[in-house]
Amino acid sequence: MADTYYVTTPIYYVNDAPHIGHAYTTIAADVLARYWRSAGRDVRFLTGTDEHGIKIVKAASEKGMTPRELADSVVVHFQKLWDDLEITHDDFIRTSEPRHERRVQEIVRRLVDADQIYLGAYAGWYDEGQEEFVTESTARDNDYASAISGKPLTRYEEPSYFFRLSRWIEPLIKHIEATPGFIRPDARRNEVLSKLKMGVEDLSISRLREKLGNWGVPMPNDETHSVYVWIDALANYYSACGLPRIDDEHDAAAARYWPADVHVIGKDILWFHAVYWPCMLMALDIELPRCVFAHGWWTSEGRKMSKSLGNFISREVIGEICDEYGVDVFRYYLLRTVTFGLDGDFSRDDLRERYNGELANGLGNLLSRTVNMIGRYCDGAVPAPDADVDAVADVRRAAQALTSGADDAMGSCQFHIYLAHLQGLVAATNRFIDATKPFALAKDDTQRSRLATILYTCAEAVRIALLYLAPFMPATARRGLAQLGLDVSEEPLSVASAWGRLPAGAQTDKGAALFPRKT
Ligand code: ME8
Repeated sequence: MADTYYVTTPIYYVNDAPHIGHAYTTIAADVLARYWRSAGRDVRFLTGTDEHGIKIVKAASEKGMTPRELADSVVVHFQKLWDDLEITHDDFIRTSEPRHERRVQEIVRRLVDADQIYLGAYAGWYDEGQEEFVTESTARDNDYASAISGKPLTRYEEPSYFFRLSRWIEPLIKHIEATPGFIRPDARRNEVLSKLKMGVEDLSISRLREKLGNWGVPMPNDETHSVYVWIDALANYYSACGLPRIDDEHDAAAARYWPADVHVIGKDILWFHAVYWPCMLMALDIELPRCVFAHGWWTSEGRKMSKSLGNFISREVIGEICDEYGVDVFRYYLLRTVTFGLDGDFSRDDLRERYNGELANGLGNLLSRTVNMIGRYCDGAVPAPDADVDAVADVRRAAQALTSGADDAMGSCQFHIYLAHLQGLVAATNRFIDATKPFALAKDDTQRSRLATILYTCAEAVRIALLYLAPFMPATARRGLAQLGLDVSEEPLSVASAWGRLPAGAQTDKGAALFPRKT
């Protein structure tokens, strides 16, 4: 049986429609899922929506809706955007679904039974936008406003159940120290470690249900409380695997995928994923996810995104960008421009430059030169390579760098390294054409075999580049391969991408430019 790979996105709040930040995380996870599927692994890719909590209750009441009505009306925007962006998730979980709610209750029940939960009282500050408790000193430092939204913090004083988080901090520190890839990138891991070493208190994990309009998952041991929205939300990664077993039709349906290989998230929610979640799992004696990867945040045209500044990249703006450039270019741009893990800025000028430079002049030009020459000099049929041409070694070396580095790059979510190798192959092949001058050789009949080798090399390099481009630009890769007379391969990538798999005689078919130049 193929080995499994389980990748997740955060489940997004349904208080508002999706934007570029949500698209970024989801596209990144999709690229991982597509890559590992093409490598032959048994992949599970989960996304979904986070529908409980005070944030949703308030947003619904402002719109004159019930939380469920609001969730139902917003979830379709996420689902539609994922369809438009060619996202290939295997499951979409909503936290208001019974399969999830019942498993959250079971998880909490087990924590209660294991004496991991006790009744206390919470008195302190809460950031409703983040659904996060804020310590007195942090609240004071920020003038009792949210560090993220700037909105005033709310004061709570009420009975609450607490999870014995502090018990698990030492084991967690040990785990993080012993498992270097557990929190990525490294800078974030170090941040988490130093904050943990400053000490962590037990975590309030329930709110009075009456304060939440009776929305949320009731605590199994006390129905006057709802489970804290973050405990409820984090459990989705496990509940979507049909775990824990609770005797329903979802039982353990996808259990073989646990533990997750990577939770892809934004840096804003790292603490929840790198501390609360693994501590809960340790308390339940469940295996921990292998990696939590926290990526950076996007600004837009040099400033924080904001609706009032007019630089907000909403789903509508994403739609316009995709209409202009194509969905694939948007997907590629997000992961190519910024080192995954760092912050980045979205700029239309930069998008156009990268499009014209890397895609139109790079890969697009290489494919069209190759197919044109094969059309003109070989009646459109890929020629068999039958002469030694020294410079071929440079192209093969660039192909080798891509194929041999790809698993490592994807295994550590280093999309920029993967794509740099891919562009390295394109650049090496364009240089190869300039150096070997097939258009000049074509005029000399004695050079036919040399010409054949050169054209075969170009076509083979483009084929390999397109195979590796497919997780980022699936439709483009399909169109490009069709111009080489090929289908997308069903074989595992490592087999399909071996040098020389391109059959001589493949009938090329000059199609429309992959990337028409933009002015
Ligand atoms: O936090 N740049 O949901 P959420 C990059 N429901 N990514 C961004 C971004 C930006 N400007 N803005 C948002 C929640 N994101 C919880 C998660 S998981 C168990 C529960 C992305 O709708 C980024 O991935 O606020 C961030 O982590 C996520 O959207 C937050 O989505």
